[in-house]
Amino acid sequence: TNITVLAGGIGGARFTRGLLHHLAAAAPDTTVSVIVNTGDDMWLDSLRICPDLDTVMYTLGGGINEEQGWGRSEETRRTSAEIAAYGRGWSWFTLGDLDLATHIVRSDLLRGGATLSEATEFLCRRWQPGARLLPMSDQPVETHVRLDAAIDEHRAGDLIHFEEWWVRYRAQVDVTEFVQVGLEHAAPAPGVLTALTEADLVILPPSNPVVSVGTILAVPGIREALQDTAAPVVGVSPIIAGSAVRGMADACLRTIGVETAAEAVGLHFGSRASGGVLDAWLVDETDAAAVPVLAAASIRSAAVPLWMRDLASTARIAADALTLGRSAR
Ligand code: GDP
Ligand code: FO1
Ligand code: CA
Repeated sequence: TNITVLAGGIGGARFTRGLLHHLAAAAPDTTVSVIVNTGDDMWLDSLRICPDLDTVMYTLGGGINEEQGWGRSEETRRTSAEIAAYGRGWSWFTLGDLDLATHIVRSDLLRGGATLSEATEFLCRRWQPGARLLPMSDQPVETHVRLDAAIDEHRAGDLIHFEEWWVRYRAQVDVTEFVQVGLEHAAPAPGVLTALTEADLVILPPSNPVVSVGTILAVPGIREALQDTAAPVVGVSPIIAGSAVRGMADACLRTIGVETAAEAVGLHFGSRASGGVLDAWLVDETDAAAVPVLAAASIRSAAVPLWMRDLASTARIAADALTLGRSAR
């Protein structure tokens, strides 16, 4: 059996860890492919940063900083302090010493002519994540936000990188749109389309629906492959009881005019029967009122606990997503 997941960082990584845990006991011959958002990627000086790829790789490979949700466990910051002593470095972005090693190796591979897919495969040889990690594209696609008002050195209407908005400004300044710079030159990375068309089940995990899943779907060809695949497509709501649970996804949804609610996000993705991407949408038990509304829009739904509290509860969510997805087509 082949399962394909479309993931951002923390939400996608934790869900996939639970999925692999469930499958190890229930269906050990299953292959899992994870198509990872690379819209958050950026160059910082000479280093290529790939936040979501690294979050998924470290989480599945056992190297993640659990409290933070990103970066390496047992991390130190001596190198960035040393760089700061030269008056250089990145004031609003932290790269720890261990994480810097990953960035140096990846940037070196890319400058030597490797594709991002090849560099990712190389890094994963060490981390053995237990799933095939596929960047959504080998071409750079970088999410930017358009500022509604001037702030610091930026003017109203300027585009700034999503990571600057998210990390430096904590998504607390208004933006009018998301722009995926480079999208028109991007194609799905090798293996991405076949991972969708040859899957037995496709899962949208509880990742940010706008800047994680939305960006993957925007890569030319990916949305179409999802619409055409014979596999059922099941999503897990990243919104519980009108809240983004963790992070500022509500600021992203507000920007695109979608209410921060499980039902609204399910309807935003839409049913495959009506040009959308979903056959099924799993919501939290507190959002049970959404189930009949989604059903009326041809999206099969069920309400179960969706808090990923620990590995066991997350594996349970993954099992429930598999059951719902398999019942949907
Ligand atoms: P990022 O790239 O690190 O922001 O990670 P993702 O895009 O993969 O996922 C972030 C989203 O995960 C957040 O916007 C939350 O809505 C969602 N999320 C985080 N923890 C939980 C949880 O325990 N349960 C559910 N259902 N969603 C969660
Ligand atoms: N998130 C932060 O809030 N502050 C940071 O300094 C930061 C550094 C960082 C470095 C490497 C990496 O892979 C991720 C990092 N993140 C940091 C997480 C992050 O980029 C964002 O939370 C997500 O991309 C938002 O979707
Ligand atoms: Ca991200």
